[in-house]
Parts: sequence; C-alpha cells; structure tokens
Amino acid sequence: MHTKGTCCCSFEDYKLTTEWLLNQTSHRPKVAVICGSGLGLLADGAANKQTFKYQDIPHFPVSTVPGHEGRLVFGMIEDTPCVFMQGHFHLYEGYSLCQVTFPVRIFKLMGVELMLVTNASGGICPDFKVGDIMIIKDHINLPGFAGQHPLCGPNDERFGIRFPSMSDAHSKDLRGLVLDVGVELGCSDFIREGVYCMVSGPNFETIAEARMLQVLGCDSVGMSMVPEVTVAKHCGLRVLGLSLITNKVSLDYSREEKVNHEEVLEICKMRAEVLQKIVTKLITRCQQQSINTH
Ligand SMILES: *C1O[C@H](CO)[C@@H](O)[C@H](O)[C@H]1NC(C)=O
Ligand SMILES: *[C@@H]1O[C@H](CO)[C@@H](O)[C@H](O)[C@H]1NC(C)=O
Repeated sequence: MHTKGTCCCSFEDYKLTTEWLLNQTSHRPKVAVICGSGLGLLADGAANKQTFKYQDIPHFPVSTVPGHEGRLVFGMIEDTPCVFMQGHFHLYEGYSLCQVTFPVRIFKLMGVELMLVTNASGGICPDFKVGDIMIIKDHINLPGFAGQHPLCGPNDERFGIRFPSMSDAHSKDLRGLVLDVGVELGCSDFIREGVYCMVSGPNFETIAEARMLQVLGCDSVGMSMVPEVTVAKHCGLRVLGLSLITNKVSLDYSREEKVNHEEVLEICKMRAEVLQKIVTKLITRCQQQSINTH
C-alpha cells in the first residue's frame, strides 16, 4: 500500500514512482501531453495504449472530484512514444504546488523531452473570439508573485538550477511549428498568439481585476498550467502551451458579456477536434525534425 495525500517532494519519492512506472510498462515516452478539458480524445487516438489510474501509482496525487478519475495513458502517436495525463490538479482544489507539479518531474525522469499543455481560458484581448486557439507565447505567474511558487523551498540541483530563466519557457521553434501546422490544416484564421495569466481561482475575475490584467498585458486568463510549465522549464523540458478561448472575460461594467453557454460548448467540441489534429501533427513533426537533425 502507498500513502496518499501527503506531500511527496523528495528525490527518492520521484525516483520510486518513476521506477515503478518503468517496471510496469515498456513504453518510454518522449512527449508528455497534459490534456485540458475536452482533449482527452487525443489519448484515445494513440496506438498500443497502456493505462494507469492515478490511485494505483505510488505517490501520485489523486483527484478529489468524484467521478473525475485521473488516468495516465501511455501510447504511440505515429512513431512517437507519448504519455497523456487525463485529469490534472488545480491549486484551488487544495493541492500543494508540489502535488500539482509532481507528474512533470516523473515525466522528466522517464526520459520525456517535450511537454505539451492544453487548456481552456477566458479571452481578455478584445480581438479574441470564443473558439480561438491561443498559442501561449509567454505567461504571468500571478500566484508566484504572492509566494505560491512551485520552486520555493530547497532547490534540488538534480532537477535544475536555483534561479532558472523563464524568459524562453515557451519554445519559439514549437510556436512557429504550430503556426505552420495551422496553415496546413487551414485553421490559421483562429490561431492566435498571446500572453496567458494564471490566477489561483476558484472565483472568476471581478471586472476591476480583469481590467488590471488587461493593463498588465494579459491576453487570456485561466486557473492552471503555469506551475507545470515552470517546473518543466526548470528541469529542461521543451514546453508548448495551447489554450482554447472558451469565453470572453467581462471588462465593462455597462455591457456584461453574456455568452450563450450552449454555443460555447458546441464551439469547444468542434475546436477540440481541431486542437487534437494540431497536436497530433505537431508531435509527428517534432519526431521528423529530431530524426532529420540526427
Ligand atoms: C483548463 O481550464 C479548464 C477550465 O478553466 C479546467 O477545467 C481544466 O482542468 C484546465 N485544464 C488544464 C490542462 O489546465
Ligand atoms: C522494479 O523492479 C525491480 C526488479 O524486478 C525491483 O527490484 C524493484 O523493487 C522494482 N521497483 C519498484 C519501485 O517497483
């Protein structure tokens, strides 16, 4: 039996979980995908799948939301061995940041080189439309400003340096590749690039807060992703984040943005398929490029 719910940040804990997984599966993933809502399909499309429930993996955090069973899925996208996280952990649920980011270091120790994160967020940039896919060019770690930062505490040099640079956290090459893939798939008109801001949630922003975020240069806002990206960058993973704009954040007292919920769900479903195509093509491309450069 493994203890659950306790914090588990020692190198030995990461090592044990990694070793356990390597013992249980012959998959050796190169790409990790953290699947946002609606993108679970992506894992279903992988070949040669092997699935683990989070609750069966030693030290892995377990979802507290009933019915939201978390699963780690290993599988192949064309020739690329991948691992998918279906279900992940939010700060607002009460997890510590070490729990939220625990899987990222497991991926690193398993040999993953590239991490793709997909999510939904609210559009702040006035030009954004519901259904746009935003390539995350950069982020603002608002909880981090207030000390809620996953790298606080003693630094383990085996993962990375004490004062890591974050200026290039979101790979420029990969962002360019998404733009190319977008052209090929004929969906450039709704692929955008922008700055994502994380807030802890769980409440949505007030209008004053939303306006503040706009002044600060944020194009979209959401309640996850930045801790995972930060820890991934710290340990040397290449990162690409894609965010589906599911609603427009209200910035005006007189004109409350009323979005039609059905319409939003419909767009999400439609766009999830496109997002899936983009991610699949991107993974294939990365594989081809790494073959070409060798
Ligand atoms: C993305 O955001 C949505 C809605 O805000 C949330 O339900 C989901 O868990 C998030 N997913 C990821 C991968 O961050
Ligand atoms: C992995 O397998 C080896 C060899 O069978 C075993 O000694 C080790 O205890 C296993 N590790 C874990 C964490 O299950």
